[in-house]
Amino acid sequence: MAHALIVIDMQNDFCPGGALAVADGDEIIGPINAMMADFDAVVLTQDWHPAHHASFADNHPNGEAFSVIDMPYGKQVLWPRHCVIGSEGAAFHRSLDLSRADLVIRKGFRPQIDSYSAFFDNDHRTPTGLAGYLRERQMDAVTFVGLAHDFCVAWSALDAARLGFSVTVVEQATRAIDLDGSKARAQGDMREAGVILR
Ligand code: VGL
Ligand code: ZN
Repeated sequence: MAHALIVIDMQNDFCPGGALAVADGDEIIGPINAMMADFDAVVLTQDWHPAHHASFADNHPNGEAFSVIDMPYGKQVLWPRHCVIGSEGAAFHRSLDLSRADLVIRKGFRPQIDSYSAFFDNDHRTPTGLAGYLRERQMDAVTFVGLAHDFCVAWSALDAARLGFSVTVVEQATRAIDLDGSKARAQGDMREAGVILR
């Protein structure tokens, strides 16, 4: 059974000092680097938004960061501008070991739709290609680490479970944004979907 490690969004903007900093987000980099050698494949994801992306609060008149709006594909949290294509904030944290990454998946580059999951845009339909990549490489188990636990990690893990992969999240190698109880909700949803939380 081949097993892939999928490292979600370990980028400057999600680390302390970044535009959408997750508390202590940089503390998990060492543990993640140490895990990489134990897997058959390592995939990194990179949140990658055009400047006019619809998830940015400042692209909406009176848009308030961390408020929720309705988009054609469902509810969307408005975020502070982050991970703009080519910016320093979108770059991987300099301590992350890039030498073992087999694949980098970029997501969130379509202006009118966000993409939390590594597998699909937030319409749950538009694929990133990751599922095909993993299947073609015969990876049937996937382990998720990275940022943020309650958004991109959880949405990726839930999609992976729906797609039939055997899924683990190593919680100590994640950190959460925790917006209105989103961390506890994500844990409940993941457990219910059969995701192993370690
Ligand atoms: C993320 C909010 C917006 C994440 C990305 O990586 O969890 N959260 N974009
Ligand atoms: Zn984003």
